[in-house]
Amino acid sequence: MLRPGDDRLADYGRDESHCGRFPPDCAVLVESADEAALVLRLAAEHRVPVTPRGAGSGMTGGALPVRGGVVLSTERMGKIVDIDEDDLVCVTQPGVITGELQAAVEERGMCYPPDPASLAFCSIGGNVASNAGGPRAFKYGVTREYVLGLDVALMGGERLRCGRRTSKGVTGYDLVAGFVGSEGTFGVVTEIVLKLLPRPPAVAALLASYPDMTAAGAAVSALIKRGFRPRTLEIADRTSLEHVRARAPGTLPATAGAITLVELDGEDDGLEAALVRAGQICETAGATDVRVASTDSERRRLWQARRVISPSLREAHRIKVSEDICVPRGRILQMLERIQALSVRFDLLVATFGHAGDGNLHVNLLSDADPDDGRVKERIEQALEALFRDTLELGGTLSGEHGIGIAKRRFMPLEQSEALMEWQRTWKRMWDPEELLNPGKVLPPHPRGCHE
Ligand code: 2HG
Ligand code: ZN
Repeated sequence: MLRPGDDRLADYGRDESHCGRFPPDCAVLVESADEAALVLRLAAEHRVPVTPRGAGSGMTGGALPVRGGVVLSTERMGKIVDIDEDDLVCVTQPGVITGELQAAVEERGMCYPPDPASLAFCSIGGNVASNAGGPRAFKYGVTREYVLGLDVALMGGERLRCGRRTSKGVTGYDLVAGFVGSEGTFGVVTEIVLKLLPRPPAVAALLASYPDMTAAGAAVSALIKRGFRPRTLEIADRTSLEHVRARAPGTLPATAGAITLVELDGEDDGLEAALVRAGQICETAGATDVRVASTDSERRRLWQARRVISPSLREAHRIKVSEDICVPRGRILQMLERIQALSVRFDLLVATFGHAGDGNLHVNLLSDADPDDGRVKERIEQALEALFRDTLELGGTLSGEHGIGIAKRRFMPLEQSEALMEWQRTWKRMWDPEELLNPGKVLPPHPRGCHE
């Protein structure tokens, strides 16, 4: 336990978001489900806020203890309990690093597909709390699709096991689906049963360069229309690529106006031919260069470069406000145009990249101004609201994968009706009547102020 006055507490008051620093009064690094339940029992008894935390890689402030109190960290619950080839199931504690879990199951000939870009340092418990996505969501879906069962410690100290170990199951209401993505506001996940898939025998990728995002976006739409089902269909614009150059020189063509990174998997037979066809579709849409990465090391280098886009933007700019809007697939081109127009209208440097196949775009508003400068803050706030309004107008949603946390909760009423949010508040009160578990997250206060 880190007690008041411990310097290390500062680390438990920040994450990967732009939301600021909120050092807790103390942090408890639990080592078992019983310890987690004990913390939640004592917190309820003494009416102290508790903020669950995985690896602190969240991008919306979901793990920040905004009301002080206790941070309950699951980082020490780092054991993979079981990997079962017969059942195609893995049972794990929440503190396991996602990339390590993937490597462990791949070694045994299986695959856990969800691959958030932060997989080298995010934890599976945090992925469950935020229903994390990633590039492979295009073919394989997001975390929720893989969570079969959960052990959860509830506010007050009760422990609950829900879900199953079988690949199908419709017994009772689906509480597992509710806990996944609840951003640590319903309970603390202490054990997870995950569905696995057989590892695909062959994987190959291609990187196509374009003069601009319009051509890259057109390639994404054309690939989808032609029935391609790559496991990833990523896009990145010129600003994103320029930032990668310093961190991973020579990997992504820094002079391109935009790229798409397309990765296919499946049987050996036919994969190469499919890759050639995908490359041709990209060329027809305007690609000026298509490179194939057929060896594992070539592919790894490409992905390393893709995954450093976000950290390189953060390192290079004093302000990086990252969004993860999602629009219907057919609206990607229109959304890209609107982002371009916003950048001009608000005079902000914008880097856009992400999971274009899913319509899920990371729009990063960047500035080197003083982060405390009120006028800059105001401009960013206005640009954000305009971005969300455009997204919603095109039939999209505020968050495709990072969640709401504290970063976006003030914008929730743009998308959801007061009645819908009130039902969600009712649901939250069922698990946490005193609003002590991860308070101040996801839902904005009731307009009449009766629940805050
Ligand atoms: C990614 O896909 C992450 O790289 C981070 O979701 C996105 O920094 C970002 O905007
Ligand atoms: Zn992402």
